[in-house]
Amino acid sequence: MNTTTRADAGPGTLADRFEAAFGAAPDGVWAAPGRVNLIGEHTDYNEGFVLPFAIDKRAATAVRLRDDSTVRVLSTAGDQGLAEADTADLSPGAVTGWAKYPLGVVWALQQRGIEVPGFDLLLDSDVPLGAGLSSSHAIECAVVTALNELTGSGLGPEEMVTLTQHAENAFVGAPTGIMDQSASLRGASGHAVFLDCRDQSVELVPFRAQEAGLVLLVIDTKVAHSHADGGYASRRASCELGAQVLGVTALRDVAAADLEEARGLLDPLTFRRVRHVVTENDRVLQTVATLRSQGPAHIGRLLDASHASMRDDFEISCPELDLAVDAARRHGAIGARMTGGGFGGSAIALTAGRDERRVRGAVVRAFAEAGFTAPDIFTVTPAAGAGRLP
Ligand code: GAF
Repeated sequence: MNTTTRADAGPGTLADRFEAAFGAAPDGVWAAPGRVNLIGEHTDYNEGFVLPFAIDKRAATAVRLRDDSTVRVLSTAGDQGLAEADTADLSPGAVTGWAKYPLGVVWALQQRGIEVPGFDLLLDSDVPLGAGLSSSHAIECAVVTALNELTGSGLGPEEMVTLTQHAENAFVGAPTGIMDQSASLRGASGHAVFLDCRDQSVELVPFRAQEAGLVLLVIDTKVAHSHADGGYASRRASCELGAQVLGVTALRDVAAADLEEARGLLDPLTFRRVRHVVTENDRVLQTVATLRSQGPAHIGRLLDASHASMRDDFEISCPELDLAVDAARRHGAIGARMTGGGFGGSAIALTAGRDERRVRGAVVRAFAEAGFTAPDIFTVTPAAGAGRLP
């Protein structure tokens, strides 16, 4: 892969900026959202349950197919420069920078026997980077949606989920599950995506916090994380070890009632990892049932319990996430937890609208008093999944 000179993306619509950068109008613009996860963390690769939703922040890609096999990608963000590659030369580990996300999708399509011509691509994303809101999956999902349409491949959403997971695991090198892509590709406005990661079946569960007088705050701690670092992989390995010792296909198959028996079979660390996954699966099911029967104002204790489990049993929180959760809860949030893979990123805090200012202020003050970088705090609502923009 070569990185050539910088290209100036310029002002205007994304299609205008594409034309300014590449000299011709794009074939279209496709966008895919980031996500927050309401509950169900590190359960996806254990064939369990998750409840994320697509957020109203997204990666948009303007794309134009070329007559040759050259791929050129450019971002409106920062000074990343124009990255260029040949579709015939793609191999895992060979691409660095954000270009590995679109090129990983090309590689995964090729692995599936789908021929992908060269193309020019301009990315414009407002999903914060490294904030645990799935900015990289949003790029991959926008690109797979664009290329699926432009190549006439006819892949369905479940196939696109599996394909982008393969790109992420084998090309990018992050051993992640299917939650983020599922939320981005299968999300729906006003709904959370209740996903059974064993068979990819989805039920859309209404989550309209505003109608219940609530807001869902995202507190971006500004502690950057990466799933390609060792922490995520080591948690995954512990889960696989636990399943192996307990003689089950995946931890999904361990019931909460079996945990005491499991304690006797596992070393203490593996037991705690297993206990997180088993209890978290239960909490997802309880959250879905509670949302349906009583509404969002009643899921607070489940969010709190999820955070405690990740902090104490799975050990994927960090001081900034714990402080965000504690300060939000102490000053009026109904429930709060870290969201996403952990080791940094964001927390969510479900809060009555009338308490929003107080909670925001308390978190900002707590961070300042602790000497932490100021967090970024904003609200999110469930948005539509990936698609072509008009
Ligand atoms: C990251 C991964 F990409 C997901 O697959 C999931 O495992 C999550 O961490 C933890 O729940 O977002």
